[in-house]
Amino acid sequence: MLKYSTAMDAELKELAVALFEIDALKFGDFVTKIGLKTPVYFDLRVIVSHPKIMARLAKVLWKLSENCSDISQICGVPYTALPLATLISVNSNIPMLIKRKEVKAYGTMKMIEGQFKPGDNCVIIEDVVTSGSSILETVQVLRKEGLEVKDSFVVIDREQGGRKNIENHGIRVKSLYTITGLLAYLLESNKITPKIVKDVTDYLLRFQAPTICVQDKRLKTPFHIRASNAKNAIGIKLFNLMEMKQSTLCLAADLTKANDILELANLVGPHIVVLKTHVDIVEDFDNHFVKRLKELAKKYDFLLMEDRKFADIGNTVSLQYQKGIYKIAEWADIVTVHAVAGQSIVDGLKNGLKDIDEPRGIFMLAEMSSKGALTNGDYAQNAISIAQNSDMVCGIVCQSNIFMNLGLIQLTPGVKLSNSSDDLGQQYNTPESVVNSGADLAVVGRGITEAENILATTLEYKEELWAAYKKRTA
Ligand code: S5P
Repeated sequence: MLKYSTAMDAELKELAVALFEIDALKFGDFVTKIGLKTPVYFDLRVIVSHPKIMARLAKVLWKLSENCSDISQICGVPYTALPLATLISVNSNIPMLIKRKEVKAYGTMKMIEGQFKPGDNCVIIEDVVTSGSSILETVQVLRKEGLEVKDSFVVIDREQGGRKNIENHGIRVKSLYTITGLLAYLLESNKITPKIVKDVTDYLLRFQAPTICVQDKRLKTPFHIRASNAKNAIGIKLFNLMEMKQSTLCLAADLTKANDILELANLVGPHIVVLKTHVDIVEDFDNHFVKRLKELAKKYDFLLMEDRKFADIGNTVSLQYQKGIYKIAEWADIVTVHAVAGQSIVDGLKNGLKDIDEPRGIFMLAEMSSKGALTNGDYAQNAISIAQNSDMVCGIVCQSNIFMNLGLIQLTPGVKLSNSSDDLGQQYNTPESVVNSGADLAVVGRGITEAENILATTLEYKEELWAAYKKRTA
């Protein structure tokens, strides 16, 4: 928080109390929309029902523009900050832009409404900063259109890493309140107790948003060191296996006959670290197939991943994991999971392991490889937060370098020796480019299974991927 004059300080304190009294700032036991517990909840959307407070907030927020030269556009991050940006625009007589929140559905749809020239300096207005991803998404669109973005004015900085993430992208963050400052104002005004201050402070220390940055320590750190940062036993094993076999290849054995998968595993087993299945496409699935697959996994030292992409409520996924024809929990070292259901999905899977003694791990999907996937922005960041909260998660499935945690493995599908796509939306990148985008483990399916010489092609992928990893960590 900036150093303020006494008058500004008094105004901020009064405004903090006003926001508290209209329930824009709440303290207690809350569960976030993704199922994480939090002792603090900010909902500045309610200000639209209190025009006087909204007008005061907009006025004081615009005071942050002092010393900022040549602001020629104002853009509020949708939606909560839009009314604030509108008021600021009207009061300051500086034009405003609206960034669309909807996913771009077709080529010609504009992402920004309003008139501007390339080079216009646009300031960002935001209500609350946690990871910074919403501001960064807005900035990305503005910069793509040629606008300059140097400053963002924020009502509350939750002090969870967002400021740094935004500053890493060359944007200054000026906030009216940090959480610490806000707590102090409310405590002085007898609105909250010292216990609330302590609970919130402890919570903030524990839950820092993942870094969103281009440069990343994770990419430079070798697997054997990262193994010591992993919380999950399968994660540790996988790091060590990659190093030992000098392979970061996960084979997607998307074949429909059990014998074809077993033959493939027998052929390439020594060169892969994970064999990934979709058992629901195997027409002659039976217990013998599982038994043979496990024998081959043991013989050639690779792990079995069932790419089930669980996505239901805890109770259902617990049953899907243990029961039915496939009894996945009994044989798959790793399963994949969508984050859409929130934290409870991880708890559900854990519950499905009551009768299993062997270690098990999860790869959480944060981004998908298919064209038009909806897994962007906050969704991906929330998936990472859930993943970081659990000792069952050994890695993240994503397309780019969007997390920093050294102990988690980035699994990237959509890999072929040349950039291409298929007819059903799959998009491919080369082994070197996925490794440079953070992939630790790369999924190759048809690039290998449809090759003329499967063994030679497997070796080609394995070697290209390993060379790119060595170059990245050199
Ligand atoms: O985003 C994703 C996530 C996964 S797990 N995109 C994907 O393609 N996958 C899986 O990776 C997909 O289900 C398939 O098994 C494999 C890619 O296969 P390929 O033949 O396109 O290389």
